[in-house]
Formats: sequence, structure tokens, C-alpha cells
Amino acid sequence: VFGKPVPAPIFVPEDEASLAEVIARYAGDAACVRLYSGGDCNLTFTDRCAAFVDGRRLLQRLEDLAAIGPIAGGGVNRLALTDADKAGRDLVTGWMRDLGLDVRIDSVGNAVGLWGDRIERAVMIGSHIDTVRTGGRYDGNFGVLAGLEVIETLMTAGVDPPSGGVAVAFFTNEEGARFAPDMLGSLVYAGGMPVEAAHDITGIDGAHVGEELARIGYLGSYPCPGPAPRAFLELHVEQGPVLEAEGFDIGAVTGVQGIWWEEVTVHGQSNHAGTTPMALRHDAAYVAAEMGVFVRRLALELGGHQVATMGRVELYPNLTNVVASRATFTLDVRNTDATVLAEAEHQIMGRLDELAASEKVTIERRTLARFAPVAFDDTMIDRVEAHASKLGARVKRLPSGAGHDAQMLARICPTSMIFVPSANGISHNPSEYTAPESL
Ligand code: HGY
Ligand code: MN
Ligand code: MN
Repeated sequence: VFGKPVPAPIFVPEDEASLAEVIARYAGDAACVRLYSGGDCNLTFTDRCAAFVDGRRLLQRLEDLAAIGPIAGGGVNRLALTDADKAGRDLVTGWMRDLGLDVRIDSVGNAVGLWGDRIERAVMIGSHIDTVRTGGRYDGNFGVLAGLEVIETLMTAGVDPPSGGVAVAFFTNEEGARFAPDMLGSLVYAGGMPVEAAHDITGIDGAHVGEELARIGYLGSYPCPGPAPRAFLELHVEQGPVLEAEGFDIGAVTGVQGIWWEEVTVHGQSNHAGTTPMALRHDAAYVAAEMGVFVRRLALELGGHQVATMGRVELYPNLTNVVASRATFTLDVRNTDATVLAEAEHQIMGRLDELAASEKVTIERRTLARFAPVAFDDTMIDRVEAHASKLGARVKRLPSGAGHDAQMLARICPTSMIFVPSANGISHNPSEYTAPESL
């Protein structure tokens, strides 16, 4: 301690630099340098990370944000652009402003807090703070609050903004649960969709993106596409079982798998459940049920990373004694391999056509999302792996099964992601959990 108030300590494990060099490096700063030598040097990965950031502050902010839109089981429900999302946005942008960041809200409601002079020269750390209806408290939120923590740690240590600065960001409607597609805000930020088209999107409840942005006060003035940062890094819970099952601390994420979302509406004929012979039915519910089974069997048959989900099903008139005249359902189909994903789509649509013919129903289709697999920047992946390893972490390279804002920022700047383990691989579920020492 060089006779100055003790802000956040900076621990420099001896194996990183000689004692003299470390003192020279920090002597002029208001930083407190506590040196480990000899036996103490066998710090664990967690110890070393804890030495660099204020874990208590990060965990407290996660708690404070999770208190907005709470649901039973410790999870959160902050669907995009709802009042709960607004309250979460207000809290996080308030923390950004408390740090003196230059906070910019753009025309699709993305928020960027900049510490430095220009986003184009800054490293951006970001994710999302909207959730699904049965969300966990870490999905997205952790990555945004970690960005805030990195900036506050550097400020507290008395260092100037690293050249070009650091930005922390959250993007609108990453989940795509209320408005499709997912990753909407980052897609518009990266120039993948005109903001006018985004504003016109109608949600599952009939609301419109543009009107909801205005209603919650986040129809910002900064233009989209946004400026490409120097690099983008997203920290996220894995949301899958791999890191925990294989005993790794950190995932150096290599990319994101391809995603295809389709909404299908089957128009059949309502009829009496008791009097209508089976051969005379045009049963929309039957077609939906068959498709639910078909996509699951196909995913198992294709194997590898192939997944397929029927997440939303709505029947009309949805009554016990009426053959359903209408069924609307969604398919979420993904694979790291674009060719296999295309084959899956071909087989799924072929089966749907067969059923339409045999049940004599008509089909309406709407593609809600279609994103090709994304490979992240090799240099960024190497750096994630190298730095985490240097800190003593057990690191695994892996692709992401979930979609992320990083897959959109990868279109405009060097990008990668860092994963931490998810307990039991659970996510999009109130019981989503990652241990504090892993965070
Ligand atoms: O759909 C996804 O993978 C992400 O949670 N939006
Ligand atoms: Mn997420
Ligand atoms: Mn999610």
C-alpha cells in the first residue's frame, strides 16, 4: 500500500512478474498491491479472479436485478419491452450513469454505456437483460453486470480507460419470447434488419415493438446500425450440461449453432367430437401433435448437435368436445451444421405437406427466425483460452447451443464468448443456477 486509500486490491501472482517490476508498475498508482510470494502463490482460479473483481458487488447487483419481475423458484419474468423490462433497464442504466458512463439508447432500445471517447475504439462487453417467461436470474443479466463490474474495477484501481475505452451494453429482445426473432436488438445494431422493420414486428400478445419502445421510454435517438466496437466479448452461463459434467471452469466459445424458427397455423374444421367419424375429420390438433412427435424423432435420428422443439401450441376452439379447427404451433430447430439443418427443414416441411394432404387441412407458415451458424474470431477465442488458463482455470472450447447477441456482433467486429458452468445444465427455468465461485 503506497500511503494512499486502499481501493480494490490488485493481486499479481508472483509467477506473472518479478517483485521489483510489480512495485514499479503500480508504485505510482493509488492501487493497493498485495504480493503473494512463496507458499501463497498457489492461488486457485477462483482466488485469482476474486482478487481482480469485487465479487460481492457483482453478486449483489445480480440479486438487485433479479428482484425485478421475480417468479416462484427464484427466477425472473421480464419479457422484452414490458413494464418489468423497463424497470430492469432503468436500474441498469442507472448503474451505468452512477459510474459516469456516457449512456446511449438507440432507436431499437439498445443501451450502451461508454467509458472512453468512441465506441469504435472501445472493447464492448455486453449481453441482454430481458428474459423468457420462466427465466433464470443469470441468462444475459450476468454478462451485462460483469461488464459493469469490469469497468468499475478498473476505475477503482485508478487506471485510465484502456486505449479506446470500454463499453458495457444490453441489447433489446434477445430472447425473442414475446417478439420474434430472437437477438432482435443486436441484429438491428449490426445492420441485419432495418429498424423500421423491427418497429413493425407484432408480438405474441398483439403489441408492436415500436409502440412498446415508445411506451416504456426506450425509443432512443441514437441511430441503428450502431458503430462497430473494436471487439465484443460476451460472458454468459453455458445453459447446457457440458462444462459441469466434464469438470471445466470456463468455456472458450467457438461459435453459435444455426437457428430456424417457424410458426405454422393449421386450418381444419371444427366438428362434434362424438358424432364425427374418424375418416371424416379435418383435425388441426392431430396435425400439430403429429408434427411435435415427428420433429423429436427426426432430431434423435439425425443425432449430433441436432435439436428440435415444439415450444408453443395454441388450439381453437380448445374445447373438450370439439375437433380443433385451428392449431398454431412453433418449431425451434437448430444445428451447428448448416447442411444437416437444411436437411432437417426439408424433411419437416415434407412431413407437414403429407399430413395436410391426408387430413385435408390447409397450412399457413411464417418463418420467425433463420440465422446461419456463426464462427467466432480465432484470436479472441485464443485469448479467452490463454488468459483463463493462465489464471488457473480448466478451459474447454465448445460451440453455443443457445443464441446470443455475440452472434450478431460477430458480423461487425472480432467477437467471442466466455461460458461459466450451469448447474445440471438447466436454463430458461427458475432453477437456473451457477455457484458464486464460478461466477
Ligand atoms: O433462443 C435462444 O437460444 C436465446 O435464448 N435467445
Ligand atoms: Mn441469453
Ligand atoms: Mn435465453
